[in-house]
Formats: sequence, structure tokens, C-alpha cells
Amino acid sequence: MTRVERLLGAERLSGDDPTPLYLRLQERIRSSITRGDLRPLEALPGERDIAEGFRVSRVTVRKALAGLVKSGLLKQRQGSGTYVSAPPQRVEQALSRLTSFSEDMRSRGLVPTVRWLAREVSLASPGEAMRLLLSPGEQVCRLHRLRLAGGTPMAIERATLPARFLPDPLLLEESLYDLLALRGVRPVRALQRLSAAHLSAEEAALLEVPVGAAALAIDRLAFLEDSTPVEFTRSWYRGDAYDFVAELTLRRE
Ligand code: 16G
Repeated sequence: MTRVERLLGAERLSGDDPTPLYLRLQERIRSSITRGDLRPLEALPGERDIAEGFRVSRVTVRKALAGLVKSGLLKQRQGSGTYVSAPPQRVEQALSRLTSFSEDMRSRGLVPTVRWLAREVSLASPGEAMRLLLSPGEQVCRLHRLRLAGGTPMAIERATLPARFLPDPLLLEESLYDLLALRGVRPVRALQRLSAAHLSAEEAALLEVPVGAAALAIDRLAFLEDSTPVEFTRSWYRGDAYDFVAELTLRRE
């Protein structure tokens, strides 16, 4: 049995299937990774061996690999071939403490960075006004960020704040909670809702995971001491990178 057969299956790609060959080859590689036949950091067989093994052209192989590299499942290293991507370091986040992304990452020795997706001030939508208890006509500041730790994308965050707490989104460079603390409006309490989600193609590309990968969708509504809502954020955390941990105690009557 050749290495290609051992890793990607001995069965040829059938000629009857109307799905383009490169997509079927992609599927084959993806399922080998899911099954664990191809392990994280393992090198794929060379382009020529895959082409010969499946009796397809090298252009088809290249196209199949390029798609998987784009979705984050594979990494290409100049001159040394294609590898299965490494899983990110898993991060545990306590569910009982109101911490910020930057604090969470720094406490684990990881350097938090931001890639901006959008930032603007605009009229609150009806949904935003309801959540943030705003009057009609009030403005909100919207901050859409990709959050990275040690260069690895970890979460997409879409935060909305009443503009009176943050009148100019350009004031924010790194940590929203540090900036709110400087302005005397750091939240002290929050309600959070967690649900399971599948990532869309756009979100998956940002987080460098396969389309449809599992994620945790988290809504956080955060308040000041006097219960004024200060932030509503919807985040998508990579399912393969996060563990949320809660401490449970028996209530004493
Ligand atoms: C966390 C919060 C998010 C907050 C952000 C501030 C969750 C689920 N979400 O990611 O609501 O806006 O921290 O982080 O924990 P920063 O101060 O680093 O910008």
C-alpha cells in the first residue's frame, strides 16, 4: 500500500460523480484529518504522489490543497510542503469573573492583538436600543474585531456601546475594558448567554478553521454599578480553542 493510499484511502475518485474533482479530493483529505489518519503537523504526501495516486492532474491537486490552506486546515511552508495545521493552545475561561479578552490572554502568557473588521458611530437600531435601554435617536458605537492570541485567531467580537460612553471608536487601540476603565465606565456585572453555533464561510475564514466548524456564540450584556447597560457584545469563539469553566457551589439557605 502506498503512503497516499494509507493516508487518503485506496479508493479512486469515481468518474460518474458530477462534483468537480478538486472538491472531491478536498473532501477526501478533510475526512482523513477528521478520522485522524492524517494528524496535526503531519506532512501530506507530495503533490506529484497525490496526483499519481488519484490519477488527477497536479493542477487539480494544487487547487484542492489551496482551498484547504485558505480554510486553515492545512499550512504550506515555502519549499518544504504542506502540513496539517496545529490545533491552537486551548484556553480555559472562568465563567464567574468579568474579565476582558486581553486580561484572559495575558494571564496565560499569550500576547493579545486585534484585527479591525469595522468601527463606526451610528444611530442605534431598534434591537440595539432595546438591549442598551436607549431612547429613540441615541447613537451607538460599534466595534467589530477579530481577536488573536499569539497570532492565532481566537474569536470574532461585535460590540455595541451607547456612544455617550465611547463617542469615538478611534480612541480604542487595544483593550476596550482598559479604555472604559480610564473613562470611569468599566462594567462591573454582566449577563452572558452561551450557545453552540456553526461558523459561516466568512467567519470560518477569519478564524482560520474549516467552514461549518463548531463555535461558541456568546452574548454578553454588561452593566455599570447602577445597572446602566454599557456594552452588548456578540462573540464567536473557536470551539477547538476554548473551554468555559464554571464553579458550582451548593446554596446555603
Ligand atoms: C471579552 C468579552 C467581551 C468584551 C471583551 C473586552 C466574553 C465572552 N466577551 O472578550 O464582551 O468586550 O472581553 O476585551 O468574554 P478587551 O478589553 O480586551 O477589548
